[in-house]
Amino acid sequence: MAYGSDLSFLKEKLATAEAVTVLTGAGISADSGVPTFRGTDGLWRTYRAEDLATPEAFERDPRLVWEWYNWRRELIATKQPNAAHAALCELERRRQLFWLITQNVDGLHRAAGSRQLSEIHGNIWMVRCTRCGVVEDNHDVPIAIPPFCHHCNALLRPHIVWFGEPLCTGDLEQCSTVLQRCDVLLVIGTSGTVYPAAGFASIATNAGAFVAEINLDPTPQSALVDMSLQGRAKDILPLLLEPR
Ligand code: BV8
Ligand code: ZN
Repeated sequence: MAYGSDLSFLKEKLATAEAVTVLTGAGISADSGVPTFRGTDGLWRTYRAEDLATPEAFERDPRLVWEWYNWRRELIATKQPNAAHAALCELERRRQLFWLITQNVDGLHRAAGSRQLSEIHGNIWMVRCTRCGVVEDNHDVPIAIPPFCHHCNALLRPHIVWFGEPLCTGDLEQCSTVLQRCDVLLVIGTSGTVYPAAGFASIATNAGAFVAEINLDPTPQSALVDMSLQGRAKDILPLLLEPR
């Protein structure tokens, strides 16, 4: 599938950029078989976000929320990073000033080898104690439902940012730094509906960056960005790395 002059223009921009920042959403993992949130097979379609990804829901019914996360953990455990995740690792290797901001909690960027990375909505493979706050890796599949802290015996929760919860300040500061400094921002596989991430493209634009969106469909941000490449992330990203 040819993307015409846009692709070569973006390759040129990337090749000459000193600092590159990338923002990804569920669409980059769709090619690994991880359902997105709002697509036709969307996760939220089967479940209402309000019922599950909120502190109130966990307060009301921790077992139900853990059933949902356990179902997602079991699904994601069978998935591998795809060519889009690998392409971003290569982009990271190629330059000093690179940073990846992901909204995804599936851990696939980390599994692919990305290290200059902020998982701003948390990570489904980490749990946090509701009392002593200890955060630990947990890859049990299935996980005990509900799991309890082996330090203080209190209930464990997913180490994930739910709706209505603030993002971690360290992550927000890092996002602000890398959005203000970048020459190019790539916005990949996100519907641009969840804040504060949905506001990141305009921060970069206002700081003078060239912003390119890569998405299967047009999104509310398409009108605001400098370039919109329509297609699958796993097809487009490797093309951006090819020699000019
Ligand atoms: C906060 C963890 C404040 C859960 C998630 C009204 C107006 C504005 C804001 C609000 C409002 N009401 C409430 C808010 C705030 C709220 C919000 O933005 N709500 C939205 C829905 C309106 N935000 C929050 O609550 C945030 N916190 O604001 O705190 C605060 C401050 C101080 C003190 C207290 C509070 C917290 C937000 C984090 C929520 N947690 N995830 C979990 O995952 O279990 S968000 C959830 O949505 C996921 O993380 C997901 O990543 C994220 C965004 O979705 P996308 O990644 O974009 O995925 P989606 O399916 O939508 O789109 C996929 C895209 O990929 C599509 O465009 C599709 O075309 C494309 N695609 C598909 N296949 C491909 C592809 N593209 C390329 N290639 C392909 N192959
Ligand atoms: Zn504890």
